[in-house]
Amino acid sequence: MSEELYKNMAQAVIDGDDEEAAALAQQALDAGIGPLDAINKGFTPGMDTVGELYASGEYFLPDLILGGEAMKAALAVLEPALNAAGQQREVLGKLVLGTVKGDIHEIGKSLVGSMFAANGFEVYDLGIDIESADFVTAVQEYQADLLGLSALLTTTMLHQRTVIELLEEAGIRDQVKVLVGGCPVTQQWADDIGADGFAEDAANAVMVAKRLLGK
Ligand code: B12
Repeated sequence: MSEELYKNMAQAVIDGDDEEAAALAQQALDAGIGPLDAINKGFTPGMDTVGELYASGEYFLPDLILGGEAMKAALAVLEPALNAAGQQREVLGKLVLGTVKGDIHEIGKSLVGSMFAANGFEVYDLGIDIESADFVTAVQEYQADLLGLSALLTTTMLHQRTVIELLEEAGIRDQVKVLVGGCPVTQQWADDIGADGFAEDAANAVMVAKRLLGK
């Protein structure tokens, strides 16, 4: 039964149907399906299909926007359930997070933020299209243990390197662990730019962060 539900979730994102996506998210919670399963097995595969259809020329920008809106509608229902788990835990560390300059993709970044919050981290989400220097200021201001840089475009991932360079210039590179992610980002890229960690998805990002902080 849950397989059917996961398929419908993916389809709602592919159809760009935000009302259906939100309704299915609620249906999943009511059926006792974990919010992370709903995201990873239901909605994200739909988002991936939207990306593939866009890349192959079958979908256009408006379809991309509608798919994103449907995914966001589902997450609005699921995220309170995700976050609830983090509320009574001790604080494991502070994460400053954002999507780099020139890049307005926010869904994956926000999901990363929710997963960290759910796992007991204090999260300072700066948002999208963030100037490289603003990440450095925020790391200083919040005394962050971790900095998460999201980039979804091959053109904007270059700013991940810039932020690391600015941390070095400010003399605080060794005070913060830098995590990079987003669909074009690889472990190889993370190594090349001197990031401390990379993860393919939000759940693994938390695992990598805990390992880096020795938690
Ligand atoms: C939805 C979407 C949009 C929406 C975004 C809506 C929103 N509010 O976020 C809109 C319509 C705005 C959009 C715009 C564009 N998009 Co777009 N978009 C997508 C799409 C389909 C899905 C992205 C998504 O939300 N995925 C779901 C989330 C859950 O996954 P995720 O973002 O990958 O995040 C996960 C991991 O990557 C990781 N992660 C993410 N961030 C971080 C950070 C850290 C620190 C860590 C550790 C991990 C991590 O964990 C996340 C959760 O598990 C992708 C294709 C795809 N399959 O990724 C294209 C895609 C990224 N877009 C693309 C393009 C080309 C564009 C545009 C340039 C289109 C245009 N002509 O205008 C613009 C760029 C605008 C800009 N300046 O940023 C291309 C990029 C190609 C490239 N090589 O650079 C893609 C790959 C589509 C494609 N196949 O061609 N897009």
